[in-house]
Amino acid sequence: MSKYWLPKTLRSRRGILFTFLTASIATALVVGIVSVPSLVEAKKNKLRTEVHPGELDDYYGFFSGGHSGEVRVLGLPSMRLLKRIAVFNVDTGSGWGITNESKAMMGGMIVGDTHHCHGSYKDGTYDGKYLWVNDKANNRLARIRLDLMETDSIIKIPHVQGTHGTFPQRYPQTDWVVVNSEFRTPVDNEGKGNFEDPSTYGGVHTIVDAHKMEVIAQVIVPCNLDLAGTDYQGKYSFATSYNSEGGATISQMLARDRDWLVVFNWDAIKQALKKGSYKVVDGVKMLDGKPGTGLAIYIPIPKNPHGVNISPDGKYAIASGKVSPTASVIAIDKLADAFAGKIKPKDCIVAEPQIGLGPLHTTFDGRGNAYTSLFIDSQIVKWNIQKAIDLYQHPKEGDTAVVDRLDIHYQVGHTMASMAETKEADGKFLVSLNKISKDRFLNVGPLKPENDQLVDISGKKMRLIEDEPSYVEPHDCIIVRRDLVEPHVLDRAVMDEHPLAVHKNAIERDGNKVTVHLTANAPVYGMQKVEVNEGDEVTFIVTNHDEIPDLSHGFCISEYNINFVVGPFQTKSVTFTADKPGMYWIYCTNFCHALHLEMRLRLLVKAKA
Ligand code: CUK
Ligand code: CUA
Ligand code: CA
Repeated sequence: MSKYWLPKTLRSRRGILFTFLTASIATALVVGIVSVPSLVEAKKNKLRTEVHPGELDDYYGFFSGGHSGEVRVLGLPSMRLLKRIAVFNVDTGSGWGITNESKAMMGGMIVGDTHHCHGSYKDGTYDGKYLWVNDKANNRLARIRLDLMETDSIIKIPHVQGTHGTFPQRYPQTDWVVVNSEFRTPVDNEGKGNFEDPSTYGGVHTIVDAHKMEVIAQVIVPCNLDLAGTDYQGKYSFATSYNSEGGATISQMLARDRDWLVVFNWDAIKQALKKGSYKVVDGVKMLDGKPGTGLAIYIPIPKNPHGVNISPDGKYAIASGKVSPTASVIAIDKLADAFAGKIKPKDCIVAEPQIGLGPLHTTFDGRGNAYTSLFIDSQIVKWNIQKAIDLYQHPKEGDTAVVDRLDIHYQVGHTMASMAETKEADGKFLVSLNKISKDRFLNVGPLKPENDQLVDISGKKMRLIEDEPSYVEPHDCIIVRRDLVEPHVLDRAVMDEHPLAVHKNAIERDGNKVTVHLTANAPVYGMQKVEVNEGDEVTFIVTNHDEIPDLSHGFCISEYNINFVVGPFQTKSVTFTADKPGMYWIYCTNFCHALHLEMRLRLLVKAKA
């Protein structure tokens, strides 16, 4: 991918700016404009949170978009919305779901429910190449190219419903992505036989090849699988299960006092695949992961656990039960003994501190503290992991691992700190993704914004900085240092390598199939007029020949319900039936030039005799 990158000389502008800033602060200090105490104070609990006009943010935030089906890119700390990446939804701004290329990926579906987006890793931190996101509605997994911030692949996860927790391998690099099915379903779901009986249903842990975007295998377990995580050694993946009961109603799912954290052993899975210990269902290798098979162990976790997150030092997995006021700390270095049968799965639990009501998700500051979202208490609770472990071994009356509590507004689902899902967790900012936020913003009707609150966690006490309204419904996010993501400027190679790229304007006819090869180069399309017959199946292939990095052209056919955008050097296509005779203006929808309004051509559809 390196050949698409900007030359170093252009990229170093940020470096030059930084040097300039450092130098000016030094000068300011000498002449007394910036006082030393203010700099010291800044070191305490007052992070830079304002981003002034012309300045750039320090972090990219990638937020899932819930049932909007998209992914959003925000800048932090400003929390400004920078981009909406269409994934499982139709977006007329970009033409996602309208072009042939995107429609082929979407497989005829226009509904999606994105919950968890996570980046690709190298050696425990982000490599800035890809982002994966789940679709809980239609059971798909999408990959987004971070260099273009566009969806690049969508695959169907077979045999499952409620595709939920999704996590890439963190070490040594992302070769696998695991995806959990939150709902238990019949594996052969054809409406035949005993499909009414829930005891025959299974949960599925799907392993996807991160490079080829193909399902490698599926591990079937008796329980449901909710959130997902992976370790920092490339050995295990984790899944919470709140329905260990195998129930089909809410009361059945709440029957037991403890459910499970299921840990999958990747070496054991690889060996089972090698030995052929699987059955093939619809071309997919399906392994049996029930207790006793050695592929997974089941650690008992208090009632109906939801989140599982791995501490940035790689030592602990932390899971919490929605209906228990506790978080369970699992020592990852004990898992090998549990798999070997030397200790019981429950002996991997090294702490279970009481932290508050409705604990869901946990994030980290890289300084040994955990921050757990409390849905019922509407709080973020900060607690010290080592202290919790010490108190579990030697309880002390009245002592607690809790360090601080912050009221948020109001019900919090996920919470995520800057770089917290990497070994480079930097403990600066935390986002609390709140729901049901009632009165925090002007009333805009029943579907009100959610409230993503920004919190400064650089000091001992948490400090609420900002409310940020968001459209339905970010569940989760990751916060990535900006130097780890460098979107590319497309260059001519993109055009040269595209099999459909248009170099010469032409109209080809094959029976009633018409292919129009069209260039766009501000402020003109390569042809001023295209003539077809009523009933023709028409394909327009459009290549943008402009070289300026932000010079995108639109392609809208009046009355034909078609609009998409094509970026510099990109090629996109669309196919439709010319079923409306007459003259229709095709025009550029994306402002590109002083003569943008003149950038149009005529589509002449000749009526059948
Ligand atoms: S789930 Cu939404 S608050 Cu899908 Cu990650 Cu926990
Ligand atoms: Cu091209 Cu506007
Ligand atoms: Ca349960």
